[in-house]
Amino acid sequence: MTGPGAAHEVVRSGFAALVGRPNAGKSTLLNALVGEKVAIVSSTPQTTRHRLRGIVDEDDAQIVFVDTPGLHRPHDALGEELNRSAVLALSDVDVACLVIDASAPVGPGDRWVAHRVKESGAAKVLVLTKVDLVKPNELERQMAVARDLAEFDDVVACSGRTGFNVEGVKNAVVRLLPEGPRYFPREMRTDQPIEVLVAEMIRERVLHLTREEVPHAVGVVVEDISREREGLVRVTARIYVERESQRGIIVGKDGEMIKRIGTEARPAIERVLGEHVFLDVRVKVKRDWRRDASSIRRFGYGEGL
Ligand SMILES: Nc1nc2c(ncn2[C@@H]2O[C@H](COP(=O)(O)OP(=O)(O)OP(=O)(O)O)[C@@H](O)[C@H]2O)c(=O)[nH]1
Ligand SMILES: [Mg+2]
Repeated sequence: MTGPGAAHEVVRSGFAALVGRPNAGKSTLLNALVGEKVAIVSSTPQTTRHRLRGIVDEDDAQIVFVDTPGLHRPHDALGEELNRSAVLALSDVDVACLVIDASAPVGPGDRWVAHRVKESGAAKVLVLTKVDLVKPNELERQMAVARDLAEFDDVVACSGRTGFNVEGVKNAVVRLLPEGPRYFPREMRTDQPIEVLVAEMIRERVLHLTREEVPHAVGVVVEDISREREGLVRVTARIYVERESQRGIIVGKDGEMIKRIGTEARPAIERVLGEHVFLDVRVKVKRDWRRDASSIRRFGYGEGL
């Protein structure tokens, strides 16, 4: 016997990719859709380095949103891997959401992404986000230009930051989904392992606290999460950089920067783990890791291991 919510209950369900240029606002929108922080966000382009799923579960539907690295002209092996991962995400989704920053001009980068979306064969939704940054007449102009990028099944304007019309994005996607099972348990919000979530929380703080080439040169790995004693969990993490000079920046004068990174990351990590956390974070140099495919994948970036 099965009751409501059983595994083979039929609802509207499927997968919807969020694709677009770096910094368009994809991960912010994903968090708003899911109602929980499952993806890190920063003003540094190429913040997202792996495909990750955020699950929206409702009584009559389940949408699995797939956040992707921003598609861009790659400068190194890491960039190529990120692009590959984002394009691959388009190959097996029901809906492709082309996410465009309403406050930035539509350019060749958006056109290139639109081509990838057209090739995918998925249903297409145009999502203009960051509408909190534009006046209504600007939005209309932007919308008119963006609409020409492809033949869209639907067009939505929203703001991931304020939450304006995020519901509209959900509704547009649900209408395009077939009937099917719930693919994930109802309470699940993301498919990322806890170690990955924690490593990302640390990397987000580094992105916020450092500048220029440093954010791009950083990779974070959580090596171990274990119980220190009742009520306290020890997280052992390593921040990798490419040069000794970058190590100096992350450690900071008298270790001030690394301490700050830990202090700022800890509340988010404690929310994820639901316990007090002792953070053991060290900085290591792995020369030119962004040029080395196996290092990139060992960090779990792109397609990962
Ligand atoms: N004002 C405003 N800012 C936003 C909105 N959405 C995102 N941002 C900001 O835009 C920047 C980029 O946001 P992300 O969500 O990281 O963008 P992304 O598309 O995931 O970027 P990548 O992972 O690099 O591809 C951050 O500084 C966000 O705070 C929005 O709706 N309104
Ligand atoms: Mg992102």
